Amino acid sequence: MATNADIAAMLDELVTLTTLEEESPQSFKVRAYEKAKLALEAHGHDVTGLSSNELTAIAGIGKSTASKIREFLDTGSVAKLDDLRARYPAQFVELSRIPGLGPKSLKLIRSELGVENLEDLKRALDNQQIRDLPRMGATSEAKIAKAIDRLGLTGKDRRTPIADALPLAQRLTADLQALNSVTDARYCGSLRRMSETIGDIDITVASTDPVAVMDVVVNHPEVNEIVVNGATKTSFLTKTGLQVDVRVVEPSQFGAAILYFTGSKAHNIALRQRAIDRGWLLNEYGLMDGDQFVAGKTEKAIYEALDLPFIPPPMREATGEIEAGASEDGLPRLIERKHIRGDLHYHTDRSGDGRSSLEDMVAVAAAQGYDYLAITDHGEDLAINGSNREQMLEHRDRIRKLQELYPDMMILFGCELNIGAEGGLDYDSEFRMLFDYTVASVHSHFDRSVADQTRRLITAIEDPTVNSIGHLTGRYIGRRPGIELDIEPVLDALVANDVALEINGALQRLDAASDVVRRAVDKGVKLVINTDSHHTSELGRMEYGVLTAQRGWAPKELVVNSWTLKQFTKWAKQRR
Ligand code: DGT
Ligand code: CA
Ligand code: CA
Ligand code: ZN
Repeated sequence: MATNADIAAMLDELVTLTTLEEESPQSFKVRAYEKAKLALEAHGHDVTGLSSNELTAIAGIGKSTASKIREFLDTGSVAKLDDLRARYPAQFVELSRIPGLGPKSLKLIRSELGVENLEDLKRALDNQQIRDLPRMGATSEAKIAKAIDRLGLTGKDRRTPIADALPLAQRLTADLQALNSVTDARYCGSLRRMSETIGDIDITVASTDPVAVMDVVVNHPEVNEIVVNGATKTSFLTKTGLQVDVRVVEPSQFGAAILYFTGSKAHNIALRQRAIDRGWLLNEYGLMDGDQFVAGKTEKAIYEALDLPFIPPPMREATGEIEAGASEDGLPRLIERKHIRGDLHYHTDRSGDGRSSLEDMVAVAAAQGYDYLAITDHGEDLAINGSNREQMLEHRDRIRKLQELYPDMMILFGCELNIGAEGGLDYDSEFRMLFDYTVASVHSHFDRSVADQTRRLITAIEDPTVNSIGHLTGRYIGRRPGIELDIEPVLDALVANDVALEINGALQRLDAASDVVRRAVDKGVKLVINTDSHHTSELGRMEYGVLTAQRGWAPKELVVNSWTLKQFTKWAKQRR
């Protein structure tokens, strides 16, 4: 059965392919599909039972899009989409992710140079053929080559951004979990470890009826091509070419299986060595002492038998976690979702790109049980999305009034400041002091030198009206490389100025990245984990931010939004 999420995925594909077809992301049709997708999200309720007319009644969904949604629900496909797919194969579509290669250039490169895939494009770059095309040159060639490199688009080893893989894995595990014979279904592998990009999805299922599980998998709507069709293992490819491995195990072996398939491989090898040191054997079926079963039902039991604490999946990269776990001090006291007391990067429809009202956004935050919340709509420098002084002051009044309804949650009047090309910020210093709290972030000028970007960030960090730095590099994983920084001096400036580094939980961002977080933790940089929500449906990002923090070994005490209201406000005020 198709769901709202399937419809959203279908609309996403229409956006991508129609952008290529119409040679512009601004075309009327592209905008209509985008709008419909947002409308569906805002609507929230299951729409799969609605007629074409009822769909059109939802604001933002036009007639033609409604009929495509209906066609998709009724037949499982959309003729228009099939037609577009035939003309734009996945390998070609992939090229549209490369910054600097717009749909117009792509069409030209295809028609003039016969470029159909990444291999062709690399050849054309090597032969310096791109520079002779209209509106191109040697500089564009160099930019494209660099972008390919930084996006990690390398043919067969192509990796999928976590934002594309995780929702799919969640849908699949939920569908399997719903089966009667299934006691547990979990996605494992790099996805469970919160890697930014995923080679393939590994799902492990505990069930006494493998036949029933495999039957659901091979008939799943996500399947495009079956690669392996075994009694306890099925591998298939999705429409986008992503491989999914599903394995069924006995419930008594589930812990051993998810431990093995979560990896990393290097972590597994180190664990197996610990087992061997004790005269035992560890594999995906269990921890064995000869014929004797020592542990295997849960991961925790296996770690315990090996004299280790439970190691959270994001830490399992064999970068010292086993040594730390075995040491006297044990693992650091990592931040967990339940420690989080507030969200400090949070938009309303006061921002041009915000899609829920202040009242609705505050209500869903309060429902999380938060003790505090910073409303941080965009400052005036973000032309379309920002607010001028007058609008901001009105917004403040509205926030103060709303506060009266929420005695248990402090609502801060905040702002997301835009870090300009030279590190300058919105408004003036006096006006910025009116905010209770700010997050400053980069939204443009991605192409400057490392030295320039480093100086730019440090200038912003040194400004006394800045409390935190949002999405440090501005990257979209696999789609847009962020700014390049000399990270050490930036981290030093954060410490020196007592400014917090954000871990942005949006799956497209996960910024600062976990490797940067780990270096920040070593230096004692304060951290803040935020959702950067623009809609009431986005608060679940907190979990992904926390997992990214764990991957960076972030201890609770460094995360300012795990602190009590008193501790947090003391810190925030001190800076201002
Ligand atoms: P990926 O898919 O490239 O993003 O990365 P993973 O970590 O998901 O790797 P994958 O899918 O090849 O294998 C899933 C897990 O299975 C891996 O993390 C550890 C385990 N595994 C796979 N091959 C081996 C192996 O040769 N030895 C050991 N000890 N474990 C393995
Ligand atoms: Ca994998
Ligand atoms: Ca795999
Ligand atoms: Zn934001």
